[in-house]
Amino acid sequence: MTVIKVETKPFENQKPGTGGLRKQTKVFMEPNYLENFVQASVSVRKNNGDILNSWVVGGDGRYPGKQVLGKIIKILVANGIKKVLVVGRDLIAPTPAISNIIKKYNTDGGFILSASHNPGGINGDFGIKVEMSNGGGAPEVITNAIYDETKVIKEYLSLDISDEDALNLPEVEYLDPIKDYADLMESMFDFDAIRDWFKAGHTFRFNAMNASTGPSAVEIFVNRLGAKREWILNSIPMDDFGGVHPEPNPTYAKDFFDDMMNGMADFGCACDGDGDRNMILGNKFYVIPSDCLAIMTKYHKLVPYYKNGLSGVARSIPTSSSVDRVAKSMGLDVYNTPTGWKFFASLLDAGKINLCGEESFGQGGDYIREKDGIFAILFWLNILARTGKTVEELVREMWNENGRIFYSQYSYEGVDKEKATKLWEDMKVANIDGKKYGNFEISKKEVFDYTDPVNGEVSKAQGVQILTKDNVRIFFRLSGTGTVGATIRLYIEKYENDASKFSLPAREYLKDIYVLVDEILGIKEIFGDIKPSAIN
Ligand code: G16
Repeated sequence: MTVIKVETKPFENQKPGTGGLRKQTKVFMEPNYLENFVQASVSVRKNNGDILNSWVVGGDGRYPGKQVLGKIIKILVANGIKKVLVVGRDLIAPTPAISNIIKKYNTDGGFILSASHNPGGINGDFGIKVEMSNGGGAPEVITNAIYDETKVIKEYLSLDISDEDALNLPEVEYLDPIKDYADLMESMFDFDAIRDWFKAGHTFRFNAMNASTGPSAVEIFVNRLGAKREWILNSIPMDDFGGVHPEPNPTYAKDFFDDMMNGMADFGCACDGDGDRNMILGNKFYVIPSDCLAIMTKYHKLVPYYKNGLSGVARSIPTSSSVDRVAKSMGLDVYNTPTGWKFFASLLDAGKINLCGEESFGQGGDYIREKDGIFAILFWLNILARTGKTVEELVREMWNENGRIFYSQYSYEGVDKEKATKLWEDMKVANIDGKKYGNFEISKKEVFDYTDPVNGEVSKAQGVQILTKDNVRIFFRLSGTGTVGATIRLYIEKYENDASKFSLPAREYLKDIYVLVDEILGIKEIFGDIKPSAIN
């Protein structure tokens, strides 16, 4: 076996987004597209002075992960990596389980082959997340350097053996994709209480959306906790997710959402393609992710892992400020970071926070460096079991104590990229302070720049925030995970303390404000009569 140098040419479009490099599967299948990015990632880590001895490769089972594994192994071994740990022979494991393995086995980093919640298959999307030795996504300094490297790359290293033979190299070890993770979850939560909750006759549904969490869900909820097997829906992973858009929200998991709104079970939940996102539903009751984080914070001491309390919590800036109210009432520090789980890593590493979450259907904690759908679901089961309350009771109690933050996220997916970029550039410089729109007066418009409180790294222009005189907060940014055109994300929140309004649907409560935001941004003017493709 000899190390060979393979000549290649740079691709111009390999800039990693919010969670790694994501493109249409067909783009990833262009000759050398994947190889260039893999080599660039390894080169940057080496140039950074990191000694790379061991590397983890995992994935959410989407096509063509299994088919490209041999190519990746050859590049890793040719670059001197002595141990390649592959999570699952079929390369099917949730992102949090892979993150756990990177950290638990003290490896030097890893690749997660996933495009997360994006559709899969030959006509869907594929992606690679570059993970650091802490089991979290690479920070911007590294992803920017990888991007620079992809623009000049001329060759990559490989081996003169077939992709198939690479799968059996002595450097390669295959790990169980479920056991370590299930053991970790069992060590953190009150499994006895949850078992009793199921035994008492409470009903449950978990929707794996034909993606990576099915096998772990069966092991944890059925084998270890006593839930019924038939409560785990769509639990057989498929490499194209059976054509489903595996994004657990009311838009893309609509049938499941409707079933829960019709009272299918006491507690319902779903995870996305790679298992780091989740949706939480009660019996005829939807909990928005921002309120989820607030509830988890409020009841954290019921979870054995957190029984000694939290040092602080964090949310991404577009997430509603619901958690801020709860945390402040408990004397906890709250940090607001840009969108992207990687921004939580330094706060978690420094012990400043132990729990964090985002509006994009994700929560997680300090035990790994990725968000974690099953963790959030177990957290809720733990709270339900220990309080004896329903999902709806828990949320309404919190609103009654703190007021309700009405919140909605509006997405315009796949719009014209040039126009969206112009809108973004215009909004960054727009001077609208003091301007009136209908009954609303803008008090302040600002571009959100972030300075990491631990390492001082500055990330500029992470979104535009608009505040009005009567406490409306609007946030606007372009998505970093889409693969076609551009996706505009708009987030609106308003605090309400009149309890007689708490039962209104958020969309209805915010509808007048939404019309004005549309006007402030000039969306109709620019794009014509378009409507959001997803409102969550
Ligand atoms: C990724 C990041 C999340 C982030 C989300 C935002 O999620 O890991 O931290 O909140 O993207 O997506 P967008 O840029 O489209 O608003 P995931 O689950 O796709 O890896």
